[in-house]
Amino acid sequence: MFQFNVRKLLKKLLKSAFPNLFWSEEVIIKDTYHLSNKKKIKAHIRDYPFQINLHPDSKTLHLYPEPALGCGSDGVVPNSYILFDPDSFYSEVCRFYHLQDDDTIILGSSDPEQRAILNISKKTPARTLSISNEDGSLIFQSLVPDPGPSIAPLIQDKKVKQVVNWRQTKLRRLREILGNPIALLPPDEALELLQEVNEILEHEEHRPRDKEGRPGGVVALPDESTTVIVGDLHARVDNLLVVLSQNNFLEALDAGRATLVIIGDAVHPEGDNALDEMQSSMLMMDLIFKLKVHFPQQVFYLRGNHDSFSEEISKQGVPQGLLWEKTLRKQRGKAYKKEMSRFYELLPYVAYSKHFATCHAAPPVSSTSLDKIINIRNNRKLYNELADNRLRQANRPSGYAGSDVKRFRKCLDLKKNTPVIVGHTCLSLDDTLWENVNEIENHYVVYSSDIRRVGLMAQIGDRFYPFRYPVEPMMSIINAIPDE
Ligand SMILES: [Mn+2]
Repeated sequence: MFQFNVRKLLKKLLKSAFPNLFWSEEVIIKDTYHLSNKKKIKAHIRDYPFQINLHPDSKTLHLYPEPALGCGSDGVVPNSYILFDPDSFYSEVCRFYHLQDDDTIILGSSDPEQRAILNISKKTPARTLSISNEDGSLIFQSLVPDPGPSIAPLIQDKKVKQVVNWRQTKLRRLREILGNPIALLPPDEALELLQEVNEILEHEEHRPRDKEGRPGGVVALPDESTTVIVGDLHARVDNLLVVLSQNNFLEALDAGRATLVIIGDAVHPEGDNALDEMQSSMLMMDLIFKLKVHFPQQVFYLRGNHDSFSEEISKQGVPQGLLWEKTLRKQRGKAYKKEMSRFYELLPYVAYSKHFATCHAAPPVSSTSLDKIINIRNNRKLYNELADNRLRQANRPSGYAGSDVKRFRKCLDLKKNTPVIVGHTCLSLDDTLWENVNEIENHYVVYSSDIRRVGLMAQIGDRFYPFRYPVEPMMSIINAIPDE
């Protein structure tokens, strides 16, 4: 935060000292606008998103304000944008670029990652166009001789609202799966749903059996599935709904091509005033259960340290585990509470494929094996290591380190650079996802309950990429959609 302010201040000082360097002509983009070499222009997305052509006859890129729901009509200048290839954005699980305040992107063919994400042809000049976001204003500068890149408003009726319409379709689909309106279930329906989930778990796919012939502690996923990994949700229902309504995750689930892995701790809100509020946790579990019943072989929930009624689950003196148990008993009855205990008992702890490994909190620090993790039931020590440990620090010598990440890969027979993804620990208040944590290569921490952005990891091909989406009031938006 401090660094950010210093940078802004410095820029301000420079601007006042050398106004010519920073000067840009303000342009209203009404028609196709051709940028001329080196000249800077400033433009706003107000009524229409932009389409960008890097050079004549090149492929079109789209630039939209973010978040995409409910923007455009209120006259407020958005301060964040997304840039994408419209040919893949609406149809596949794919990557795109965020342009947040103070970000600059140089578009061209020199960066292979950019070529892959935006499908820029090799024939495009190496550095073609610079786009900066300065306080929500977009600064464009052509870096090539004329004829250079051009910008045009996306005026055709269907394009103006394309992102909004695209999201709306998902919201309707979500309502079909999750209930209309999305709301807490009555106790009898809730019990029936949870019983159904537990029946699925008893015979769950992709779960090697333990020695007693029961579902073991590991989910072994098919390598070719597009796996989406969501971290601790801590009762933030909107965050779950954001995940399900972004990219093409829902479409990929519907088509049987994707797997959603929620890595535990979906319950118990954070934040000083909400620690004892249990209704949102109940709704969260209802929704996860509906997803599980709808996609029994594609949605998995791993056990976190909050997935228990233990008296040890306590935050700032609020005994969340006990309160959770009491609320369920009172509101949904003894049988429901018992069924929830059975659910916890049936949960797996680790999910992996050839391309990744994940668990709630940490790779084990004691010597372990795939067989031990499969037979984790009643192994309290291993449970604590997987679901309730953190990075090693001077004041936490029992924490995990890079060597444990390596051993974890080895015990699952994974290659050296396979991503190891955990949740459980919020590493800084300004983010939701951290890469190469503690300088451990390909080690990610994802914590999906931030109030501004929800982070997740998603597989494209055989690699995993981080995604961050703005949190929107999804439940009210979905419940306000008129019936057709
Ligand atoms: Mn946790």
